[in-house]
Amino acid sequence: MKEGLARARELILSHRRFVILEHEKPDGDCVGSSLALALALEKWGKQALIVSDDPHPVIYDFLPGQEHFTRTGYLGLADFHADVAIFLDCGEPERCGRALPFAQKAKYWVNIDHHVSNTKFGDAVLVDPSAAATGEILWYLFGELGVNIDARIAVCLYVAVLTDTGSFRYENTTPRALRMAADLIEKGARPQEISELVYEAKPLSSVMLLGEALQTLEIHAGGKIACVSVTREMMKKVAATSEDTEGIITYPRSIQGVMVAVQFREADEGVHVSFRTRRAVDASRIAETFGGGGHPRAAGALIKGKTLPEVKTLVLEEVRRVLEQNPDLVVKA
Ligand SMILES: [Mn+2]
Repeated sequence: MKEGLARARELILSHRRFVILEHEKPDGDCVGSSLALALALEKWGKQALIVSDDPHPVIYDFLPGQEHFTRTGYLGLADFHADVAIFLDCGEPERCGRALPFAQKAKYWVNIDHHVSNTKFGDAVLVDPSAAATGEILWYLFGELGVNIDARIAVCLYVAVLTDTGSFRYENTTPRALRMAADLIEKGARPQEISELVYEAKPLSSVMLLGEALQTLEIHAGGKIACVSVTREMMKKVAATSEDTEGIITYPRSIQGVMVAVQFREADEGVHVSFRTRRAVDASRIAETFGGGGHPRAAGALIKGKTLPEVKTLVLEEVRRVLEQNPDLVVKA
């Protein structure tokens, strides 16, 4: 981190035009981090543009700094220029999907992330898997670089840490994450207002979709595995967007005794599989078996060329195998 920090500082101070990259289907950490970074760069008189192929989820529309955000479709690659590309929350460059060509036009790459599976790519590497969120690394970076965190930046960073810790419930809720939250509240973030905007303003279609998905709930391996499926037909029935699938997996995971929750989602590009695990089960390892990745307790993969039932059989087989091989699981909860 120290080396990456020095290099990042040098690259940021000596250049003017920045492009910020997020992963596909950006989440609260991605959106909050990229907006906070764009606002910080703006304070330095730098030009900052966040480029993503996907839109930001509408629930984050209240965050400041959106004027720095553009989708790839609205931007010509030919006359696009940037000196430095900053990747946020991306374990590898390809995670930014179709925004990658815009990064490739920049001379230098800065990699800021907290995924264990990060490949440490780029010219400046600020990767810390012990950070609760990518936003936490930015908070640290801003402190080191002497950025004055104003209320606008504070709100963005607060959303990053709030969402990636599942409202300060997951095991990444460290003293540092809570100190960061406290600092951001002192700087103007309002917790009650923010959680209402993020968690209590759901589109009706998302609750309807949850109802559909829960009908598919299955329990396997003597109660250790719970899975749900979201089909294209369900999505159509309730006029759901892919954003509406967020959070469904927390329901199978919340069942007593469940060690691994799995969600299957049919999409044009293949079947998206999400994993949420407890204690000794490494979700990112399971996801890696299927060409995906993520965190120890939350990970995912995209499986192409197979139907949802085929993927389900394959994945449940692997999860069962992992559970059987894991002696730690006999330890009582
Ligand atoms: Mn994250």
